Amino acid sequence: MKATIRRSINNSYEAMSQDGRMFTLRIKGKTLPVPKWEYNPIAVGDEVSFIAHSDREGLITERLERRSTFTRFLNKVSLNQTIAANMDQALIVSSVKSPSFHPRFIDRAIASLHGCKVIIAVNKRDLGIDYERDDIELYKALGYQIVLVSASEGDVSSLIPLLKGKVTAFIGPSGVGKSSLVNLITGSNQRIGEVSDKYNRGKHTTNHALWISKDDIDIIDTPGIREILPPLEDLVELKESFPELRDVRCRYSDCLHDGEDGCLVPSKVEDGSIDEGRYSGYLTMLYDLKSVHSRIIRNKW
Ligand SMILES: Nc1nc2c(ncn2[C@@H]2O[C@H](COP(=O)(O)OP(=O)(O)OP(=O)(O)O)[C@@H](O)[C@H]2O)c(=O)[nH]1
Ligand SMILES: [Mg+2]
Ligand SMILES: [Zn+2]
Repeated sequence: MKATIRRSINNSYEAMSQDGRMFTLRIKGKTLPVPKWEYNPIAVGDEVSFIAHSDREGLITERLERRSTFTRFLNKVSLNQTIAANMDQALIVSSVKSPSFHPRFIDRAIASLHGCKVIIAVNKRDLGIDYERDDIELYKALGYQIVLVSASEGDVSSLIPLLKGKVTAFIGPSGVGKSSLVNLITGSNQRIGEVSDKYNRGKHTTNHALWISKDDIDIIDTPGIREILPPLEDLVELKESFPELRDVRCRYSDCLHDGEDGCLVPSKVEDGSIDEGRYSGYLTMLYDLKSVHSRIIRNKW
């Protein structure tokens, strides 16, 4: 039988079978035939084959091929952690003021997503949007869909139509209001945390990913993350996640836009046609990747 993972707790997985029944599954023989550089063999959203023991329990025999992933490289352990799989789209959630808007997080999240559409949500618009407006316009101009919402004011009308009929992973730093939005949209009752006064950051309230459905809306809520680096083995792939850097025809097609001869990017940054903040965020990510890329073994998404 086949099932989709909805939650993972220690080494057991809650999953819904194709015919709509919930099972608690474990991994047969403790290990699955998955690459050894993976931190977790199974993520929420994964589809698996399993053998049922009873009408509630079973053993996973295989993880099926993934259509999409949100995966980051964990530097400390040199392993790739997949946080959500097989979503149709990712909603990268940001907030304003508390915590403050963080476009460089958005760029890193985009680079860590594969095989799915990206939507950006700016939550807490009730706190007022001012200097963030330029970045919001920038992402729009780059072709991203971006919606402004407020969970606390129940203002999600621009978001709901985008979620219908889709599986959407909510991704973002701690405290931006992912679970607040999920509760509002689905009527679920997940724990909500406060934002610390001292650091203006969330307190990592959600501690594991969880699939929640209401009617034709399916959401994977994920824990807030701070560090995020895409597991790219080949550095030249990084610019694929930057539409304004991807298509620049420099002298060399494998130009990393990092001081090479004949690179056209610096002059475009100079004349303002490429955003300086995005470019310097790209370079920071490139250097972070350079320092670890010999330890990265990229998953096939
Ligand atoms: N002002 C304002 N506060 C909000 C809004 N949405 C959420 N909050 C508050 O932001 C805090 C964090 O909300 P959560 O929903 O727990 O955030 P989260 O993104 O799920 O955080 P983690 O689970 O830690 O990743 C709570 O105090 C919420 O009440 C909003 O639209 N406006
Ligand atoms: Mg949460
Ligand atoms: Zn270049």
